Amino acid sequence: MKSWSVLAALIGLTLCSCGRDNRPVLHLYNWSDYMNPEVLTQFEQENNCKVILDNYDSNEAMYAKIKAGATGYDLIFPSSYMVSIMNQQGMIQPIDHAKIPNIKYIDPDFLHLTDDPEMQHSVPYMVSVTGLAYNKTRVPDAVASWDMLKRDDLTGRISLLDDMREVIGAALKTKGCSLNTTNEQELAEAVEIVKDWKTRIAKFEADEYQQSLASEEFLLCQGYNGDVMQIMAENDNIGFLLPKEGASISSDDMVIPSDAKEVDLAHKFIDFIHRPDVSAKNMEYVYYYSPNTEAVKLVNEELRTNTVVFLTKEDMKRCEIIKDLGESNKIYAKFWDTIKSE
Ligand code: N2P
Repeated sequence: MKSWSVLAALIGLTLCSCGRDNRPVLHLYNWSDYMNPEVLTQFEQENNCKVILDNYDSNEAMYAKIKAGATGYDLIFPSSYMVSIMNQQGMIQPIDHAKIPNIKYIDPDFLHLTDDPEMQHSVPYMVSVTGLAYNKTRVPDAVASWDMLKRDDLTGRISLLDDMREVIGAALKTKGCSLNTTNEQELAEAVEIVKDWKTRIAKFEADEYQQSLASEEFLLCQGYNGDVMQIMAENDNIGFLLPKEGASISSDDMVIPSDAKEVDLAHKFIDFIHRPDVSAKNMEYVYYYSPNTEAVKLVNEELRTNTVVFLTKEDMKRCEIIKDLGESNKIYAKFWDTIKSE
């Protein structure tokens, strides 16, 4: 063989051996800041696979992307009301319990938060509640009320989630209404409240409010307990309040899309994430509560006694789960459009 062909053969071999990664790939689509990256690496190592994680910041954004034809995801983490919508539309597939021995650790007391208590097509991941984050030094007189959003002195330093059910839901709570109401009069009144709040906010923001709180650009933010706790863990000047009028609680659940390619690996991931040691490690990083009976015993003392993450019974009583409202979902979408466009 001539020397140039030996060289070409060698280059070819090198390209083949270095450039090809035959490991299966698990594609996850989850909320941002909702997974411990070490846990993902551990899953890759234990299962000789690769994990690719994409993020979204609201159920509606995720749903719109999938509806618009985004394919290739093996596991998605919608809130229960969105699980219900996706299930009715044939977008997700049944869960095979035989492949998830750790499903036995799911706390039955939390399954009522889901729309799928038998876990036929979803398995709970984490539980979140939505409240107000604030800067303790700059807003020392903050109180646990959605009426904080009426404070003119905070104009331009407030953010609301970019999420129709969360924002309209909070306004409904200030009127003493259910955040699942389908009464158009109640909704119209809530929309007026949101429009008034909107005059004071810097933006609707669900992804970067943590940084804006930490940098003191924002002094008051509607936010998820774990997201805020992630900042509080490093910054004593940030606090979290669960409004006295009531708040939303969500069970965010794992579902396998109908067109998933790595169905077995997706089941393995669900099983892995509910292995008590893994679940505890994940909770300690994201500061959200996972309804796993063994894992909650393993988390460190500091987290177990943290009432922002492990809500008291009293706080739980003030929370209402967001429900799928069937045809009435469209009314919320219509009102949300008017809020955003005005
Ligand atoms: C993570 C937000 C998860 C809570 N950033 C959504 N229910």
